[in-house]
Amino acid sequence: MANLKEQVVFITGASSGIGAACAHAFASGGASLVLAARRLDRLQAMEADLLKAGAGAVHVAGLDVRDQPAVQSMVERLPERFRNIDVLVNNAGLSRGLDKLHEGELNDWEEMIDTNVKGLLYVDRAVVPGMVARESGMVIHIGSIAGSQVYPGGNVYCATKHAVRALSQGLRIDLLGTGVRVVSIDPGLVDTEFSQVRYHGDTRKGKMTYLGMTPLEAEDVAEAVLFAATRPGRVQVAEMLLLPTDQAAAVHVHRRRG
Ligand code: NDP
Ligand code: 8X3
Repeated sequence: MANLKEQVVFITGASSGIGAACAHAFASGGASLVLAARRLDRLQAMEADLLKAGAGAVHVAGLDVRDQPAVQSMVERLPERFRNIDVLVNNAGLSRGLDKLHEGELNDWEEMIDTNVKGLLYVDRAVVPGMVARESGMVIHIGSIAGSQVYPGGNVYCATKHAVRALSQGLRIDLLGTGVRVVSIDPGLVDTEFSQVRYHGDTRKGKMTYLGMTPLEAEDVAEAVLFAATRPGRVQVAEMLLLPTDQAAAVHVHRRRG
C-alpha cells in the first residue's frame, strides 16, 4: 500500500461534499494537501481540522476551474513543498436544472460544460505534465453513473459526464508507458450540496432527490478514492461504479413510502 505521508494530493472542489470528504480521508493518511474551490473561506475553515486529523501540510487556494490562466498559474506558483503533485482528485463539478433539452437554460448548459468538461481539462493539462516528467502519479476523475446512463432532464449534465468518461479513457491511453495512472470513480446518488446546486439553491427540491431512499454519503465515495490512491504501483483502478443499495440504475431507485 502506498505511503500517503510522502504524497501531495491536490483536490479540486474541496469546499464541500465529496471533495471535502476526500480531504479528510487523505489527511487521516498523513498526506499533504492542496485544496481548491471558489469558496476560499470554507477551505480556510477546514485547515485546522485537517492538520489535527494528520495532514502533513495544507495549502488552500481560491480557484474557479473555468479560468484557465488562473488554473495554470495556481499550479505553477505552488509553494515548493506542494509542487510535485502525486495524486490529483479532479472533482469540481455541478449540475444545473433538470429541464427538457428543448426548454433548457443556456446559462445552465454553459456553466456545466465550462466546469465539468473544460475545467476538468484545464486542471489535467496543468498538473499531468509534471507527473509525466516524474514518471509517476495518479489522476482521479470523479465521473458519475451519468457518464454511462442518461435520465429524463439529465441531457447536458449527462453529456458532460459522458465526456469525462471519454477523457478518462483517452488520458489512460495517452499516458500508457509513463507510469501515470488514471482512475474514474463513478458514483450514483450521493447526499451532498449537489442537488441544492442543481435546483439553484432550492433546498426543499434538493432534498426530494433522496426522498424515501438512502443515498451514499460523501465519505463512502472518499473511501473508494482512497482505496484507488493507495494501491501498489502495478494496480490501476480504471473505473469504479459506486451505487447506493437503493439504486440499481440511474432511473431505478427504490423508495419507501410513508
Ligand atoms: P457539492 O456541490 O457538494 O460540491 C461541488 C464542489 O465543486 C464544491 O466544492 C464547489 O466549490 C466545487 N466547484 C463547483 N464549481 C466550481 C468551479 N467553477 N471552480 C472550482 N470549484 C468548483 O457536490 P458533490 O460533492 O456531490 O460533487 C462533486 C463531484 O461529484 C462533481 O463532479 C459531481 O458531478 C460528482 N458527482 C456527484 C454525485 C452526487 O449525487 N452528489 C454523484 C456522482 C458524481 P465552490 O462552490 O466553493 O467553488
Ligand atoms: C450525480 C448523480 O444521478 O444525479 O452525478 O446524475 S445523478
